[in-house]
Amino acid sequence: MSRTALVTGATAGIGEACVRNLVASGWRCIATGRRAERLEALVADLGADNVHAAVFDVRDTAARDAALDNLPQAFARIDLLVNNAGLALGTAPAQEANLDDWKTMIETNVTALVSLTHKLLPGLVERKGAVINIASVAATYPYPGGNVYGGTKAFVRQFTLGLRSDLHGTGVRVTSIEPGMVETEFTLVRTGGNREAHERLYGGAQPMTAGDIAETVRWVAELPPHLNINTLELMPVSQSYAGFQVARE
Ligand code: NDP
Ligand code: 8X3
Repeated sequence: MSRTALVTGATAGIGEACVRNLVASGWRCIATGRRAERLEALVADLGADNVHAAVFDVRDTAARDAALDNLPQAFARIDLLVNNAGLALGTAPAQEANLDDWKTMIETNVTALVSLTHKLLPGLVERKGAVINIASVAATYPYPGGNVYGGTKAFVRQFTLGLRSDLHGTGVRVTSIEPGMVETEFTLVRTGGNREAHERLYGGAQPMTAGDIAETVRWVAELPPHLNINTLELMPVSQSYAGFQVARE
């Protein structure tokens, strides 16, 4: 019997790749995002039996509920929630950052993720399902300009671990996936469409692809039911850690 996944942020990057990978592996997917035309293209490409488009802004709970409360019967019983929709806005140091950007990141990466998880948890418990949250290496390693983005991802990681504790004994599996550099629209979004910044970051670096992360998500989702990956950090070989900084007089 085919299982059903809900993947947020499926109009681009990691989310879209997750839908493609999961469908190829026999899952049905509810694909969400704001850009309806991209979701429609995904449905046209993968088939309406396999993908259902749910168009909404994750911050808008009324629009979300309108899209999810009357799902076609074949998609109504969700076994896997992939909380992927998210973004970074800006790279400025905190003292120069835009407060609205900070609020947008918190509302999207934290509040909307928590709210959707809360909505779906009863069904996931009933079906012994799974939650896979896309956090980031920014959850663990701070970097200049990462301020609130890193804070939101640290929340996602710790929320994931807390869910593990609360869901003890229910059979529900919960995982925090923590990628480093993945070439997607992420940097274009972060920089307000700066193509040069995108090229500078990814150029010559052999970053991970959205497909790499999607394959990891599918692997985690399809592990035998007695196994839980708690956290999984991954980077391209070209990326590693750097040291502390020291300001001198
Ligand atoms: P993309 O910008 O390519 O995709 C982001 C997705 O999130 C889009 O589908 C977008 O859909 C959706 N999204 C953003 N805001 C909203 C919103 N308010 N309502 C609904 N959907 C929204 O970036 P990635 O694929 O790289 O990012 C996916 C996740 O991976 C994010 O959580 C990001 O933080 C995380 N991540 C990314 C890394 C990277 O290096 N790229 C590394 C580590 C983690 P739409 O705009 O159509 O609404
Ligand atoms: C995205 C990766 O390193 O740009 O989460 O924060 S990073």
